Amino acid sequence: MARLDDEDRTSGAVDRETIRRAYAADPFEAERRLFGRLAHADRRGFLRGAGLAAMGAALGAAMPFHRNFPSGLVPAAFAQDSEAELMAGKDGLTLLNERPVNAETPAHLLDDDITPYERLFVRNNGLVPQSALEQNAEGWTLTVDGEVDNTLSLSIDDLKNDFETVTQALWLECGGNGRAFFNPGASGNQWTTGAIGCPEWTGVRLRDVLERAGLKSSAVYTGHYGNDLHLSGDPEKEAISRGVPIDKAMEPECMIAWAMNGQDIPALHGFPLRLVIPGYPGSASQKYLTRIWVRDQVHDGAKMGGYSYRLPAYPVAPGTEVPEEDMEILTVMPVKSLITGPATGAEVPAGQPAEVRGHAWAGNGDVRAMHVSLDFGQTWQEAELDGPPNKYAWQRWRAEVTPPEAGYYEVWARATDQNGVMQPPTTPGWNPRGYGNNMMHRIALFAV
Ligand SMILES: Nc1nc2c(c(=O)[nH]1)N[C@H]1C(S)=C(S)[C@@H](COP(=O)(O)O)O[C@H]1N2
Ligand SMILES: [Mo]
Repeated sequence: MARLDDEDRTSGAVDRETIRRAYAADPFEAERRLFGRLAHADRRGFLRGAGLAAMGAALGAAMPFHRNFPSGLVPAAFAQDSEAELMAGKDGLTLLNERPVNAETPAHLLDDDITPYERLFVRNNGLVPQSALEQNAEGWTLTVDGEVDNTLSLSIDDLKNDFETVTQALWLECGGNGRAFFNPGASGNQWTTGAIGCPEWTGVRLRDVLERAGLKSSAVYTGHYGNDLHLSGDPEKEAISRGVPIDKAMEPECMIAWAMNGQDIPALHGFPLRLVIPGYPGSASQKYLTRIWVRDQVHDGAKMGGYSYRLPAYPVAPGTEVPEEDMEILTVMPVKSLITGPATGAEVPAGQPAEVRGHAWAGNGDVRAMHVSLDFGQTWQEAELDGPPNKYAWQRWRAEVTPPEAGYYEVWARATDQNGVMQPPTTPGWNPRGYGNNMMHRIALFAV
């Protein structure tokens, strides 16, 4: 992919497309190139010489007030295009935020058993790294250090050659999926139902790698790092760095993956390497993975503390101000399901059976039963529920419902996990940041 380097600047080869891509990849690096080497460091650089000429050429117009153009600003003319470019290839997703890129999938587009790239939600806390945009994994190493007998430094080839390769369908759900339905609302991406997907991942077991490193008895938690850039552009800051208890990390389904649906992991989803920690909030599944730091205490990386991915330790009334020390880390995701067909608002013939279908999943790995209601929860009928192809893959369910006469109906769907825990009809325990909403999904159905 095009890169903006000094040679381009002086040869006049920089065009709008090159600058646009450079900004899409890394606005701060692009700006440094345009404004000169020191601009980013002292924040006082302004466009001049080759940088000014390049910007003018790219914009197709001179910049009369170029001396006032602040260093560090993405030219608005480029910003929108670059986000559009990142999302090219996604099909029908709803964009919630452009910088960082966050987008969710309407329920009826999630019908596939294996979620294709086109329909997998995107959740970025920082900026997609240049290496991912260029699909350049040269020299990539994964470091495993901390409470281990041997610090490991593994190339992707090492992972491919020295460990058993596994392929599994594993669902990934953002901890904030369903946040939009909490009242009072919570800040953050207003996910409705679509921050969930179940691609097929190929890689190695995290456990095998941790065993190779040799866990010391002091190892209690993992800490994950990726090479994506913090939104501020400060290379010292992590966009996000979460971890999981060692017992979770040692589950055989937890993976270090280099492929999704048989292809290199796409730029938006963590190229070239990511963790997949199924059953836990998506934030545990670090993308652009460079380091696993085995800790002798609960990891304290970016977005581990405060109110991030934490729930009150006790039920609170909606809107309560909960003291920080009463917040606990969100771990196992609750049982949940989705109606993926028909789409909400569909018309079906009155008096005839209509097929409804979808997926169900549970953070503890097993959905035991699935029920649907056509009369606003008065009566429930059991749906057919398939077992998962492997643990932590979502499970297909289907049912036939028969609207007795013409009119407006709703299909409500409710999953039950292996402990008998069911999805609630309305939002479960309110919490300050709106995590873990597993309320039943419902769709509108018109019988005609
Ligand atoms: N490096 C890195 N890893 C990350 C994130 C991120 O911003 N940076 N976001 C996390 C969150 S909050 C979620 S929900 C999932 C989303 O994965 P996806 O974008 O591939 O769907 O990635 C997780 N891993
Ligand atoms: Mo997330």
